[in-house]
This record gives sequence, C-alpha cells and structure tokens, in this order.
Amino acid sequence: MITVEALEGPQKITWCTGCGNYGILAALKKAIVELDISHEDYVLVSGIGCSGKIPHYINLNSFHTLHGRPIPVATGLHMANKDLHVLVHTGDGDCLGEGMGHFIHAARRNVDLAVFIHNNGVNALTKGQFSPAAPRGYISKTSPPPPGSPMEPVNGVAHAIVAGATFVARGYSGDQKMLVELMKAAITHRGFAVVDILQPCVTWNRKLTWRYFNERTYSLEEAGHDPTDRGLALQKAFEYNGKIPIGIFYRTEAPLLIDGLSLPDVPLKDHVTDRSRLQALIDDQIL
Ligand SMILES: Cc1ncc(C[n+]2csc(CCOP(=O)(O)OP(=O)(O)O)c2C)c(N)n1
Ligand code: SF4
Repeated sequence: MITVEALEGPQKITWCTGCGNYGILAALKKAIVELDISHEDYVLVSGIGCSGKIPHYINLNSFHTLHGRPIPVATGLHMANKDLHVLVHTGDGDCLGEGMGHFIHAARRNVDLAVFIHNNGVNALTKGQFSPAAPRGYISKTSPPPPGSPMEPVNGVAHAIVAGATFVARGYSGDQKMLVELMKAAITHRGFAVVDILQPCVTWNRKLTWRYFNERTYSLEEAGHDPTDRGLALQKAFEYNGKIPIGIFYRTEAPLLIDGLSLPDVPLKDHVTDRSRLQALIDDQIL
C-alpha cells in the first residue's frame, strides 16, 4: 500500500507560503493513497508554470514537458500503454491558453486521461499577467490601464462539456474533502476527465482569494444537481458571478478513442523497431 510519506517528492517546495497549489498536492497524495492503485501504474504529466512544478514534489513517474503541451504528451503515453493511469496537471494559462486546441480535441476524442487544471486566473510563474481565465477587469502590472482585462474569461468547465468530455467537475483547493473525492472519481473514470480546480495565487491575484472562494463556493451535490443532464450541466457552468458551484457537473460513458483505433495487438510500448525494415521502407520511398 502506498503511504503519504512514500509519495514525498525529491525536491524542496518553492511555492509561496499560502499558495493554493499546496492544497492540490495534498489532495493528490491523499487520492492516490486512498485509491490504492500500484505506484507504477501512474504517470504524471505537467506543463510549465507554478502548477507545472508538481512532479518535483511527488514521488511518481512524471514528465515535465513544454508550456501548453502536457495533453499531447499524456495522450502519447496513454496510447503506448493503455493500462497506465495518466494524470495531467496544467495551469489555466497552460491549458486554456497555449494548450486550448489540445484540450478541446482530447475531450472530443475521449482520450482516457484525468486533467487537473490549477485555475488561479493568472500566469503566475511569469509574474501575474492576466491568463485566459482572469476575470474581466483583472488588473496586473502588464495589463492595460483600468478597467483591466477587457474581456470575459475562458470558461473551462463549459468548454469541456461542449467539447465532449465525459467527466467534468470543479474543485476548490480550500475544500480538501471534496477535492480528494473528485480526484479519485476523475482518475478512475474511463474517458476524458476534467477537474477545474479553483486555486488562489496569494502573490499575484488579489481578486480570486481564499476569502472570495470561501464566501461563494457551494456544493452541487448538496444542491441536488443531476450530473447526467448535459444541458443542466452547461447551465450550471455559466453560474459563476454570485455563487460558484463546485462538484461534478457532468458524467457520462462514451467510447474511448483507443478502442476506435485499429492498433496492433502488441501494446506500442512493447514494439521493437526493426531498423533494417525501416531502412528498406525509407529506401523504397525516398531513394
Ligand atoms: C512555449 C512557451 N510559451 C510561453 C512560455 C512562458 N511561460 C512560462 S509559464 C507561463 C504561464 C504560466 O501560467 P499558468 O499556465 O496559468 O500556470 P501558473 O504559473 O499560473 O501555475 C508562460 C506564458 C514558455 N515557457 N514556453
Ligand atoms: S506565484 Fe502564485 S501560484 Fe505561484 S507559487 Fe506563488 S502563490 Fe502560488
């Protein structure tokens, strides 16, 4: 059985004191301990950002890849070995900005991944510029003069539902109990699972604070939401300004991408490249 101690990461944590990323890391460790899936059956993939540092702080097989690119790398890992649980940790800038095309199409294809968006409404690592999820009016050092960000934020939950994700939830770093349950449900879901996680950035984002979320978040489950109704889920996804729903918006079953491809019987990870056949193919095509 995996213990929280065994998941202790190799490097010293450099996140700011009070950062919402601590709650996400703690919930991830707890979810992994409670699921009791073998340590070796996980791969964690992250992009670049404060969020992207998470593989350094947990003892799991990991791939810290380029900004905006964790979903394609995770898709490749899953295709090569579909028995793995492939987890993606990505920032809102990483996922809903540079990586948005990957996000939408992986959802549409129902790739069997669990995607956790560390949503703090800023590009934190690069010093707090407004991200695609920044609220309208958000002012940063690099934004236009007041009234700040001149557009509506990207709604990751709504995009995921419309694109075809088969599990869509919103968590909050300050609600550990719920976040652990959402992570476990996303990891064990067969298909593209998204958990958009509200994560205060105490250094750069003076609007989306712990107090802001504590005063506004409420549980969808306690409010009697039916997560099988896609239309209702979308309606809830647009409820944001007064009260902020957290929990499972939508959950369904659909065919996986990997089951619709005629992949060889031998998993791709076990394929041996026959260089002479490859050379013959190149010679035939090019020479
Ligand atoms: C290809 C590429 N584009 C841009 C950058 C610069 N960059 C590094 S981190 C980052 C944004 C991080 O914001 P987010 O993904 O929201 O993560 P956070 O730091 O807030 O966790 C950017 C734009 C980069 N490193 N590589
Ligand atoms: S800059 Fe923000 S997101 Fe990054 S570690 Fe500090 S508080 Fe966390």
